[in-house]
Amino acid sequence: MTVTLEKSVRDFVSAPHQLFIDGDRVDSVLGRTFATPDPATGETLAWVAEAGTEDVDLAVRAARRAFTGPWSRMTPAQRGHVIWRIGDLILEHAERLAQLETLDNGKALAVARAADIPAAAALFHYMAGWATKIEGSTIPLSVPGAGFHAYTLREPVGVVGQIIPWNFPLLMAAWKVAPALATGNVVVLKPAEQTPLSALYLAELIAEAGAPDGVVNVIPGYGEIAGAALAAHEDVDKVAFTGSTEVGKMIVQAAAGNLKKLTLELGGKSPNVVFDDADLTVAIPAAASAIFFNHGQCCSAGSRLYVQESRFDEVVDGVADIARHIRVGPGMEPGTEMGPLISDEQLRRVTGYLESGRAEGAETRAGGRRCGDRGYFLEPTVLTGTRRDMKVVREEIFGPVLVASPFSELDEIAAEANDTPYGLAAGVWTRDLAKAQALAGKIRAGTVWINCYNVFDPALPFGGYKQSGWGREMGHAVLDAYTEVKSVCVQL
Ligand code: TXE
Repeated sequence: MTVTLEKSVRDFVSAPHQLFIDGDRVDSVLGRTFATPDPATGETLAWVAEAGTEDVDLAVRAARRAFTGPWSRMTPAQRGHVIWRIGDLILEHAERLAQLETLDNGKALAVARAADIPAAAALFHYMAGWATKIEGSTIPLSVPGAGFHAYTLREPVGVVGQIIPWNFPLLMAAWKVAPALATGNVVVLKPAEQTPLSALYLAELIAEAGAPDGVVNVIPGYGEIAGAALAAHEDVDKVAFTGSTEVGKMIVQAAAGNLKKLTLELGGKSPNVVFDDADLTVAIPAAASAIFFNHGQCCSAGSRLYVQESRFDEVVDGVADIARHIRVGPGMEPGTEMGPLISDEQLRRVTGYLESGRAEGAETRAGGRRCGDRGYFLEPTVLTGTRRDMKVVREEIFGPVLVASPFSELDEIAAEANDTPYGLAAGVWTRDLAKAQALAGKIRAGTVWINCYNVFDPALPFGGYKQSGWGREMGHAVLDAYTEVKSVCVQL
């Protein structure tokens, strides 16, 4: 039995999906469309207009007009009000958005309801407050002679291109759009080709909330076409990207043309370290959830589990047992805990890693196989007997696949945890907070969770060291990424 779709969701899904440019729904200039599949069946869910370079150009022009026009004429309080209202509208439309997200992305409806949608609303509500608090400072000068009055202003960067992935489609849109608007910027948002629907729905809510035409434009399309055009566009002032490290590097090159500002939130291979004195009743389910939440399709997934030797078997057996009992099924089915992977391509990528792990000698302690032959379902998997040089240990798998290894000492595990090109997140489990702090200090990652994992809050900055990215999202740290500092110096 599946959840009955709301009629408005059915109507929305079956309607033609156009681009959203300058406050209008429009076809793409070349009239192209692409299919977004339902990952639970592999069948086409909806057809969506596909943005090409001409459409990117139209969207950027609309955004520029809004930037120099109505958006900049609104007061910070008025802009804050619009942003707050977007958060309210997301909550008013929460059930529809959750169903849409589940259909398009595959995640369990309970997860979309409890996590994605409320977190997206919370981000808009948090950022709404910042709109009236983008302040500069007064600066005392030491220049001899006449007196000076010097101060700084924080001004919006301008037209921001935002390119987002498919793992949390609405939430990633919120992470990008909300801070951009709070700081007075305008947006051209390219959702992932796998999951364009909730961003298009959000565009309607943003208009309803009172954002002038052109302030947020949403242009679904392929990365190598629309995404690349946005990243290279001469009139885009900044690009904010979340996705693979590989594409992140391409964006850096594309952005070099006009040296646009960049923030990048990229891949991860995050270590989750359990010491022998940890409370295992909490650490074991948390270690399972750290990797299996959202099917492992989380940049912050705790995909490398390290357990101190004396408790290794106990922890791994516990996590493997949880893995075997996770209910995998269509996201719309009540009771489903884990839905399908996003796409056939992702399923092949992840099963390819499983084959490589087996070929290199890893032992499968749970899962390891595709479920059925319809849709993109995979069993939650736990691998042991791995070595540091194996692909499954070194590379981001982005699926429900955990590699677990034992360790003996803190210094040893600090070095092993850092033995990765990534530096997004880490977990530490121990009753000894001094030991936890010592390891947290040694780990080169943007977030360290102690006795918890995957805790996100709009006020807590998130982002990567090393090849996990540039800049921070959320918190007031994100405001730096969306503003330019102007120094004004007045001789009195
Ligand atoms: O990512 P891509 P994919 C990682 C994860 C996953 C792998 C591949 O390891 O297995 O990436 O996933 C757009 N110019 N992450 O292929 O291609 C694309 O349209 C401009 C980690 O889906 O990076 C989409 O909107 N844009 C991750 C976005 O980039 C381009 C989330 C992400 O797609 C482009 C997703 C180009 N040349 C995947 N090529 C995370 N950090 O959370 C693609 N895009």
